[in-house]
Amino acid sequence: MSYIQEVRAAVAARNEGQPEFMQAVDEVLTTIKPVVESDAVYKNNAILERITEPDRQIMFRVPWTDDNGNMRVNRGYRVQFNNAIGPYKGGLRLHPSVNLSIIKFLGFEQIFKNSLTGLPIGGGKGGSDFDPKGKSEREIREFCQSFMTELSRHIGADTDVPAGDIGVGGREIGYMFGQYKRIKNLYEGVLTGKGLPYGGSLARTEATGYGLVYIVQNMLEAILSNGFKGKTVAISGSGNVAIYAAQKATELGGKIVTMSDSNGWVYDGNGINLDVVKDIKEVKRGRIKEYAERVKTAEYHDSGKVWQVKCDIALPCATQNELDINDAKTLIKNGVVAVGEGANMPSTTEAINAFQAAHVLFMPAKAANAGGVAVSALEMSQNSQRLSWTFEEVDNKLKGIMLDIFNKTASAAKLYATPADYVAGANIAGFLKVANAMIAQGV
Ligand code: NDP
Ligand code: 2IT
Repeated sequence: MSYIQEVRAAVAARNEGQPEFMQAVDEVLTTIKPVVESDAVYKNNAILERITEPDRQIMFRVPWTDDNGNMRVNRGYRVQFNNAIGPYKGGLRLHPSVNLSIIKFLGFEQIFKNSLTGLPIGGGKGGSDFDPKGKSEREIREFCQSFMTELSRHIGADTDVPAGDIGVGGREIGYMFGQYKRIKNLYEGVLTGKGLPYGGSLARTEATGYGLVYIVQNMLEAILSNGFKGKTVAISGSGNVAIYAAQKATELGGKIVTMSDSNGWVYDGNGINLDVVKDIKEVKRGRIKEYAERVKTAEYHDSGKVWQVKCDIALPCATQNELDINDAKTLIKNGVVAVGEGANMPSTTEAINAFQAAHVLFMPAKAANAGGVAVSALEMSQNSQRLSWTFEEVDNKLKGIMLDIFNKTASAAKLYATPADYVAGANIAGFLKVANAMIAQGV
């Protein structure tokens, strides 16, 4: 058995029942093969054994009371995966599907994504199986406070800096920051995605979606000498990433024709009216179905997926494994030219293989959605300096970072794999920096 096969078997044996984690590990191990096999230094330093095992995995009880006075209990998680190049950094997800496998896949991918940004941030992820849907403002606040009461023991501005993810936006970060400050009596940049009056960074809200569109634009310009202008774009999701991807893609001349949530999806041949989506999702916390009630040119579907719509560019921005082999085949048949992953691991392995075999330009999540965590790292810098930069300053830095990620990914693909294999390119470029830091640090 090769070194990679041995490690793969050992990781599978000790992480039974964690399919999402194994999916993420398999993808990385398969694609970094040319690098790992070209130099015995990785094997001699047990880098693969070490990089697939989190530094620590924290699981805790989160008790809270609902509006009827009942005591409720959820499970909280923080997986501190790797801090070779900086403090643990990564989001918190609140969704009923959250379990250790999901948090570990997210934390594992975060190591390589954060490395790609070129900024000094390690990898971690956390969250809870708490379902924020239908909860009152008071219930959300109490849950966030209870969650932070335990989490505060494990994090800090130079230790571990959480942020948002599914179900966690500015409101939740605000409640958590308030509780952290109260418990620790410390005013420090311990969370990112904070509100602007208390240390948040301009452009963090927009960063993931904008970054996704910037890097897809970089890819289109480099390979096809064109961009979003005149393209039909299918987007899934209607949360933070989807909304700001739609905004930037529209600004660059694309037409967004779909958005979705966990109940269904809308098609608007006239181009999605984002003011309506923002009002439904950001202000009223409603369902995407209401879009079709308010916009006459739109139709609502409660079955099927956005991927059945003919488009040039597909941007999955909802959740893991939302785009499978059948969706990939449909998109390819309909002439899709580029796919950019806004969500984490939204395409199944088979779907990725199908896109690559059909020569569809495919930009994987670790590169494509790194703009969010990159601006989080810029928020950390501003907090350390006790300064705030302008929107333009942050947005320009984000553009530079996304171009740099594209170049690094494309160069690594060319050097070690095939030129258009950005999956391999992103994994290899992300891996090398972390692995070399781990070797240098000896532990
Ligand atoms: P939000 O909570 O703002 O939005 C999530 C969107 O995805 C909602 O429309 C939600 O629908 C939908 N969704 C979530 N889970 C499911 C599911 N199981 N099935 C179908 N639809 C679902 O989250 P974000 O926009 O922040 O995150 C979206 C993706 O982007 C995630 O994969 C996240 O990990 C990733 N990401 C986020 C970053 C950030 O900065 N926020 C950075 C990098 C990646 P509904 O409301 O019905 O649940
Ligand atoms: O998946 C991700 O990169 C995020 N949810 C953002 C993490 C962060 O620390 O900003």
